[in-house]
Amino acid sequence: MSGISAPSRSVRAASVAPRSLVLKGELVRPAALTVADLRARWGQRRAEVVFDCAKNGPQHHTFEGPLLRDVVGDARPAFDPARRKDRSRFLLAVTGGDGHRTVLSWAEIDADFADSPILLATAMDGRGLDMAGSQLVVPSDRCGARYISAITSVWVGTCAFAGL
Ligand SMILES: Nc1nc2c(c(=O)[nH]1)N[C@H]1C(S)=C(S)[C@@H](COP(=O)(O)O)O[C@H]1N2
Ligand SMILES: [Mo]
Repeated sequence: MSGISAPSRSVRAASVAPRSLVLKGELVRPAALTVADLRARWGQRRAEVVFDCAKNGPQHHTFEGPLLRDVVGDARPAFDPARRKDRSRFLLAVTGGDGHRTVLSWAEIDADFADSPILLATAMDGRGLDMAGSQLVVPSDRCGARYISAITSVWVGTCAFAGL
């Protein structure tokens, strides 16, 4: 077929190297991880989800990837892992390639609290996200706004402003 123009320079640049995300903040072991790392180093879950988008209506997707809790847990958040109250002080902020950012509480993903199976996707609808970057999967959300795509960073920490 003709009529398909060459990719722009920015599209080409974005597709030559796998995108990685950084785990940062109040962590004992901050890390940079590619989608291949997320696939190789943690057990993969599968989630069939439907979420509503204000612009496009309901979206159906199948995602695979590790639990956010497992990945961030291995980076060792600076809490006492044996103390639920200590863990409950922590937040996560997930940022996408376009700067869109959302927040979660540690308690959402903690097995002793909401135990939500939130994933860092390595594949969507059977296709690897190696070049696009990982996507946050929040199966319990009715709306798609927290399904952050092309994740560049996950910040973990406590909020100095809470309660001020
Ligand atoms: N990086 C990034 N991720 C994002 C958004 C965004 O603007 N930037 N929009 C969110 C919203 S509002 C929705 S509904 C879903 C849309 O997912 P889809 O494009 O796969 O349907 O992506 C979410 N993830
Ligand atoms: Mo949306």
